[in-house]
Amino acid sequence: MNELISQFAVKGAPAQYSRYGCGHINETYMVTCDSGFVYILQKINKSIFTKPEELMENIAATTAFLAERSDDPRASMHLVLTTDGKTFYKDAEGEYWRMYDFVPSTVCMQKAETPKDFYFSGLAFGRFQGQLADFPAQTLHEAIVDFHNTRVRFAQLHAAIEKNYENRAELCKVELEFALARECEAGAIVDKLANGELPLRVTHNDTKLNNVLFDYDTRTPLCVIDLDTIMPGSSLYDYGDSIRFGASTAAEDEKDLDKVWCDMELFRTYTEGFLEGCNGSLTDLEVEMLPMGAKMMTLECGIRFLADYLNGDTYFRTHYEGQNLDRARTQFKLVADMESKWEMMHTIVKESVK
Ligand code: ADP
Ligand code: GN1
Ligand code: MG
Repeated sequence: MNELISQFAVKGAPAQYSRYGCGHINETYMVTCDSGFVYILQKINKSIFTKPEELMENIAATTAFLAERSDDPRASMHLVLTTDGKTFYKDAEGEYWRMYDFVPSTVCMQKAETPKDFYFSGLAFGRFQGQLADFPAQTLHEAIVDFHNTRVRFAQLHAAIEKNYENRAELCKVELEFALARECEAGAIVDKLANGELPLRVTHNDTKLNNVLFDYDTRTPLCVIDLDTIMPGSSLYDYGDSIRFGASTAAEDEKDLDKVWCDMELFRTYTEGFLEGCNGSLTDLEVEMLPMGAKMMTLECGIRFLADYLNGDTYFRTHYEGQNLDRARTQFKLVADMESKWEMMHTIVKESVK
């Protein structure tokens, strides 16, 4: 390990290292050097991110851009380069490693403890969006191709219906009917991106609360982390995915659907934070379509869970049989709930524009 750490331009000699945080994707270590400097070392998950070089180009370009826009070193992530000036180190086993400066005195929450925490995550992801508004998004690589292309996600659902692992389509007729009845809406965002009505933006694509570091003392947001899924896309993806996950009243795999709905107070608080963070950088159409972002990200995620169920659970890790179907059901319940609150969601968005 010390040899690995020494590949990076750290200050001092490595003195201590240990596994760190509770991320599910990368292998994360905290490294302390005898100089007192602390770093985060991560092994990139190659099975999910098949082109680590491209992903690191995305991260290097966006973090450098963000760093120029703030004087506070804790407000953005800083890559530590290798001793030969590269953004990653490839070891003898072909594993890819990268290093960041450790951001000190932070909290990383798995779940919002108060609505204010959710508001602040909206503020952080909004700022991320706002500060990168002038970044040439078309120069970024698609870390996962067609990640939020809802039309492609529907095509993958059709392929999964054909595959019909263990004849599971029999067990999810209602869910399939629900999803397919909404296929006509699949182009709501992607078509407007393609024809230029919606601007191409830098998107984070994993906008959960646990990807924001908060200041330990003030509990206000410092910076957005977990930058592997940065890609070109729509601001509606980042906003929508936060609402899908964070404004839901229940766990993603809750079996009792009576407990699942989209909480309008949480929807409001996140929207206020996000719009404040974006600081006027969104177009009128983007703002108007925020509810659509929430609905499409939720529908799409439901479709992905359902397709994975029909494929025999090959993508999302499951802990019991049928978990992906339970997950699809909660997402579709949220979609139905949003549809019934459609006017209210638009009113809240209008009221949140300052
Ligand atoms: P994963 O993709 O596995 O979720 P993350 O990049 O989110 O990986 O990192 C995992 C955890 O490590 C985070 O939840 C956070 O607690 C911590 N972490 C990551 N980067 C830093 C950093 N630069 N400074 C302090 N803590 C960090
Ligand atoms: C995956 O790894 P995690 O749990 O942050 C998925 C997201 C889904 C989410 C649903 C790279 O995110 O797109 O919304 O599960 N990430 C990838 O729980 O596919
Ligand atoms: Mg993470």
